[in-house]
Amino acid sequence: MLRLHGFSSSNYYNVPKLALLEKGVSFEEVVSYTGVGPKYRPEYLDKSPLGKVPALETDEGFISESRAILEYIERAHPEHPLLPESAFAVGKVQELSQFIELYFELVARRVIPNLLSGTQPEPTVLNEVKTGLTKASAALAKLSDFKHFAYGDKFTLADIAAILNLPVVRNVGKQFLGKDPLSDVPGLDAYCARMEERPHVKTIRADATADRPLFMAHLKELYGI
Ligand SMILES: N[C@@H](CCC(=O)N[C@@H](CS)C(=O)NCC(=O)O)C(=O)O
Repeated sequence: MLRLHGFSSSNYYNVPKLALLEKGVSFEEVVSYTGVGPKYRPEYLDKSPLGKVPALETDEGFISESRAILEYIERAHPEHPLLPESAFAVGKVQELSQFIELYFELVARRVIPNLLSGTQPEPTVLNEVKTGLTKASAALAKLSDFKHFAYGDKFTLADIAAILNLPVVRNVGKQFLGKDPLSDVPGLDAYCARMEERPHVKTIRADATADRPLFMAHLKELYGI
């Protein structure tokens, strides 16, 4: 049985979790929060070398990095594929997924510590975040019209990337930029509303809500925030 290590309020943890749920692959969840080091679960570094969440435990060993975990899941469990058939379409799904991670998630992530601790980001950082997110939001429409799914006519890894990472951008926008930078992307609001109706997405959201106070208590204990 696969064992997924991490916590349900982590967007990165939820990437393989949603993939496993959508594909109907059985797995167990093993709660492990961030901040691994001398004071907290040093042994987790053997599962994920930088102590990052998620890590997937397989019969053959551990895999860290959500992208690598998705690759493993897709190859080990080809049923209910989350990638299209044609090589070109696979490339487009991966292009969109990577675009969302690099130019939205990793940019917005710079001010997540401020979101969590209720502090104001440094003005220079905030300015860079604003510039990056505004540029990426304008470019997103070139990769998807969000009419049905993020790419093509089936649910894919690009939908998983969009559903799990774009809400972080919206939160950062509303909290620190005075505007959700994604609000002007054609079709995106209706697409997101449709995706939230998917049963497994509802599970992901409910689990994240339930985990949030536990994660915050963990942060308080470890860092005093
Ligand atoms: N590139 C990694 C990023 C994972 C990541 O940053 N996870 C966060 C939780 S959402 C984490 O573990 N942060 C703790 C840290 O960076 O030390 C992946 O795709 O799995």
